[in-house]
Amino acid sequence: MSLDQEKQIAAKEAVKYIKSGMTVGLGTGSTAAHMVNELGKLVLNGLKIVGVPSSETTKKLATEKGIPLITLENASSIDVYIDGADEFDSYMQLIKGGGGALLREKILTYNSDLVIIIADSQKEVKRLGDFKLPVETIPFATQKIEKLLNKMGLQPKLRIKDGKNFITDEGNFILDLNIADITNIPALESNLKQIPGIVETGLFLDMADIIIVGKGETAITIK
Ligand code: ABF
Repeated sequence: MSLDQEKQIAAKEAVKYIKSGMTVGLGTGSTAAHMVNELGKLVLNGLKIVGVPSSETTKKLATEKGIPLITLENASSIDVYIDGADEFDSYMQLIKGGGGALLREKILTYNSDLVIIIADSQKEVKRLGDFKLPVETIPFATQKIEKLLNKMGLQPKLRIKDGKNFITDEGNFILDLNIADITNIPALESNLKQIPGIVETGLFLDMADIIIVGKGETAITIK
């Protein structure tokens, strides 16, 4: 099975949690994009979608499948949030933000009643850190933060896209950190969040209720 087929298998399993009338939060990335097709196949009424506004995935769902896209402000609650991840470990801790949308994804995750992460088998790791940790910083403070994170041995790299600084939905920068040598991840999250100018990190700790992994031809559900 290809990784893309594993993503689709995971998405098919995730869709079983969606019921008529639900408000469904959708993240970004190629795995979440499979939800567009799977949700579109549902013969459920009253579904509403809350997405990461810049995400093509959610816009496509609204236009192609006629499922209304509502804003977070207009959602009285989000019943289920479904999104991908860059890495997850055996404690269900995640690294997200490879696509640069970690801030809005973390906001949707935090405001959802049930959080389902869907992934292919390559996303499962023994220890977080093969994937560089994205951290969102305000431009005003980024250079000073970079210097501080270098002193902390985190080897920050300013994310560049098409030869220019990558700019997030909120107009911020992303620094990608090497956390391979970090043993205490919760302490790292706490230390980073105390640095003025760091808006959010891609560490999603104790936020996933269910992880569904496509492995070969089956979907493994981790709770
Ligand atoms: C979003 O999509 C991001 O949080 C994460 O970085 C990325 C994963 O992309 P893919 O599903 O394409 O591997 O979930």
